[in-house]
Amino acid sequence: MATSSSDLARRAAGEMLNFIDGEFVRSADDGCFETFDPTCGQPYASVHAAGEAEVDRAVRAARDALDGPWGKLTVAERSALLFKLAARINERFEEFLVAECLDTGKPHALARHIDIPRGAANFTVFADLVRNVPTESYRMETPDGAGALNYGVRRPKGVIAVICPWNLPLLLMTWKVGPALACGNTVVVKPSEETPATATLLGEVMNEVGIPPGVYNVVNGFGAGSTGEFLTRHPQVDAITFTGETVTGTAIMQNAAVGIRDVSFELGGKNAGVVFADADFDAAVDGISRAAFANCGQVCLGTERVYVERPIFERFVEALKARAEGLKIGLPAAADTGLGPMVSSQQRDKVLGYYERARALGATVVTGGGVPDMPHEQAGGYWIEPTIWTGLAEDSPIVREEIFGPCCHLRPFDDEDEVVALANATDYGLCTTIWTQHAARAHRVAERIDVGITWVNCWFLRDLRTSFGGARQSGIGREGGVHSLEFYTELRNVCIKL
Ligand code: NAD
Ligand code: 6OD
Repeated sequence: MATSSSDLARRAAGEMLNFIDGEFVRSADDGCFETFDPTCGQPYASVHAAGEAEVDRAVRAARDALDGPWGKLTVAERSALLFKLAARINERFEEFLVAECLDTGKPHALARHIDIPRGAANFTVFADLVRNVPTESYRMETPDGAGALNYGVRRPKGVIAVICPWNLPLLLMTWKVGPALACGNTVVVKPSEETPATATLLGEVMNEVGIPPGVYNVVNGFGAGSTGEFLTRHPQVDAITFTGETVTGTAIMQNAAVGIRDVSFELGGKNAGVVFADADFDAAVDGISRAAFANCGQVCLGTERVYVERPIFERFVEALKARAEGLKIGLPAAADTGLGPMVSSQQRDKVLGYYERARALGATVVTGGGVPDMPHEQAGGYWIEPTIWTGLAEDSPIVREEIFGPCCHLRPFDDEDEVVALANATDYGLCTTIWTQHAARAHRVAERIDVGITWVNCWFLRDLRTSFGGARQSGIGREGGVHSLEFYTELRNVCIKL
């Protein structure tokens, strides 16, 4: 059942609806689930789940929009609408910020600096790019001497299912929706059940700027046996782009196999940071500290394994410890908050489980390892201490498995060969950070570590024109710049006999 009242008013009343064909839609059977404020553990909104019928309606709306007004726009018209959309996100910046931080518990300062600006930039960058894509063309010779001309034509792939995680909800969703729409596709988004707020708010903004109904749809709910599975199994979905756990990617890929649908996967990681003794010491401590603890460690690009060249190992451990202990744990809106809570009680309990295992395995707990004391009103929140370990074997689960919490293990190394072998001893291959002032060494080591993304003397510095994605079990395919255009379009060749 559709409703036309303001989404703002509904959100104030604690309800979040699906967004289908340009309308906010209640669950047909009023099947709702609660979403929680991670700072106190209390439910703050009731989310209307999309069952099979709503998912089907959303996919059909997306298909109709492809054949309707959206499909008839020129590239320039589409691009202009996406610029308007980005401008409107910026006008409503504070609303997006508050919604994102309420859902995730992340510090306002972080969302202000990264999540919300990227929510807008993900549209402008690709709206700009699609206006400037070169077309490949080959003149060929033929026996009659007249020749033939081949040229490529890019067409939208169709209806794209976008399945998102909870750690950077707006950033990661728009990272896929931006290029998908810029290329002329339509989308059905399934936000994480933990963080539906900014995807819902974006529906309102789509209507405000005149994106035609059906181009952007949001269906809320869970994964296996629920909304996510209904969506990825739907035969009218042409391609699936997914960010989340490797094990979820495996399940989605099985559904995608039916009908031979294309997939783009950004999955888990167990990323290594490599610090050489010649690094700018303070910059390395700062970078590793951010890579380990930012967003309460809930960043796929984070560093949970840190290898430090032996001459500076002890000093580095002490400096990182001081950084961890200096992080102010607190509420999102406080200006001095460096670390918010984790997103959910399940995630917090999972990470605390690793904290216990580390202790049982004989780790040296350099700092943290538990739950901080918080004021009474926040006692039910999902708080956790930033934690540093040393002394564990490389084959321990703490060093092998993705924890996705504010923690890291440090180990000394003696030479390049050793550290390359250590960094590569994982099934994952998302990213690495290398800290050195020796340019040739940076090149050498970067070429030998088997990952999709290498940062040297920086972390999470993003140029959206560059390729982004993981090697091995960290993903399939690359997005970013022209690589996104590859995934979100079908390239056809036209051969004209002259
Ligand atoms: P998750 O895989 O549990 O869930 C992600 C999304 O998939 C959610 O919307 C969920 O409802 C849905 N889902 C779950 N099972 C499904 C199924 N069978 N069919 C369809 N949809 C299903 O991941 P998460 O816990 O939300 O996010 C954390 C994980 O995401 C970590 O492993 C992290 O490394 C990874 N991640 C990777 C990147 C990257 O760029 N490589 C970025 C962010 C997060
Ligand atoms: O910056 C990006 O485009 C991106 N996909 C970041 C992923 C972060 C993982 O948590």
